[in-house]
Amino acid sequence: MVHWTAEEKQLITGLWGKVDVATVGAESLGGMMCVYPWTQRFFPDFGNLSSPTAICANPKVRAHGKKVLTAFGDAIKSLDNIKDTFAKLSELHCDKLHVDPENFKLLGKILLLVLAGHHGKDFTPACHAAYQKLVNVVSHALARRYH
Ligand code: HNI
Repeated sequence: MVHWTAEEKQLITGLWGKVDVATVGAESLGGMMCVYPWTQRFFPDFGNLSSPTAICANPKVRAHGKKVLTAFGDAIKSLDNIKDTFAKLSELHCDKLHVDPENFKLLGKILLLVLAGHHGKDFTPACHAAYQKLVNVVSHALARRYH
């Protein structure tokens, strides 16, 4: 099981209190689709994804990005229980959507960049490391059905 130090927990929850979930969620999901365009194929019903401008303005991307980041917030609410929190979502992504787990890592990378962009000085190296650990744990929990 993953162990979180008191400092890691503090760094994660402290920054999370300042995160604008809708904005960071939209930019992270949209960013993933721009930087790794092959990830767009999982979203055939999302309409216009033809350019970065279209992706950023797309209301479905924005709404779905918020949903994804809200799920990250759920993970943060119970850091010691991430596996259980993501059990159902793992079934959905693995069994139904067939998302290659490599993509969870790609989204995690973009999320870290977006957080760094919005939170500058607050996103210290220690905070970055704690969030890197969090995205690894979330990716692993989401991919659990494949293991
Ligand atoms: Ni993901 C649906 C959370 C990564 C493709 N995803 C969801 C939902 C949540 C969610 C929450 C909504 C479930 C529901 O409606 O019951 N997704 C997460 C989280 C990550 C993640 C926390 C973190 C790494 N998802 C990804 C990635 C892809 C992805 C990397 C593809 C590249 N997700 C999907 C698709 C759906 C989805 C596709 C269904 C979308 C739809 O049509 O509603």
